[in-house]
Amino acid sequence: MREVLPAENRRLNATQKEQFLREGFVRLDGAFSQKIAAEARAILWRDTGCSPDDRSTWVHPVVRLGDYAQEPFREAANARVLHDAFDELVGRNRWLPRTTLGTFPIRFPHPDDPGDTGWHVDASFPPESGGASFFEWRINVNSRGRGLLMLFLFSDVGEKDAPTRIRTGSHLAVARALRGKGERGMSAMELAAALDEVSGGMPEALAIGEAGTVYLCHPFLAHAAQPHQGDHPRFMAQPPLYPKTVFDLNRTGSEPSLVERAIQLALG
Ligand SMILES: O=C(O)CCC(=O)C(=O)O
Repeated sequence: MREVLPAENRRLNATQKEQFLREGFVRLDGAFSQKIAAEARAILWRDTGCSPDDRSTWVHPVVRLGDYAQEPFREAANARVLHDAFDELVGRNRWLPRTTLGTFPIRFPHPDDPGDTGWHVDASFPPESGGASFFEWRINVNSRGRGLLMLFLFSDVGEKDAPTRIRTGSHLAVARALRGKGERGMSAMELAAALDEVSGGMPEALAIGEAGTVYLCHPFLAHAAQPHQGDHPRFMAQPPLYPKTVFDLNRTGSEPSLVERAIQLALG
């Protein structure tokens, strides 16, 4: 059974650190308050152009919004328990605080396929040619440009409410796939095409939980959206945590962060 970290317990314990290393993520319940989540939802609902009380206005399976910097978003991003966990996972003084939460793919109960449910790893740096689409952005074995993938739940998310699917342990397989690809690494598209071969069949977990739950994931974790089969729209942000420094896979002793240690573990 996966252990859940209560917000008042500021530090990840040994079991949770081991989970992050082996499974690629840790779940923090109550990382931010339900009040903050409700305030953020009110802002987001307004911008969806839909009404929470009128299902006839829910005309799309997914509506993407972003990048919000209002107080509830900033407060959620900077909860103390998260900052403490960032220190453990990415390293003290090695990450940049967020002022926004990136894009919100808001998922509605809807008969149409949303068309964006493929397995992927979020890319982290642009190609040398620059100005490319997200699919041409790249990922390398040092995770240049990305410290974590984070999933912030702003509504209660049950199994039918389009929880993000996570391939448990896929970060290790992805690290191995990136080995030998050098500084250029792979594009998001190339990696997505290889994902079934390297991580297909791995056990799946679902990013469920109450509003206020945050999943902190290794940047190499394979994940996928899914259609909404429940009753209440799902509000979730999925921002990266940006590193302040470059990850160093040659660190030894107590120096490597958990993100670095997971990559070292994968590469042996
Ligand atoms: O909506 C989700 O559950 C995940 C979306 C996602 O991974 C993405 O848009 O990159």
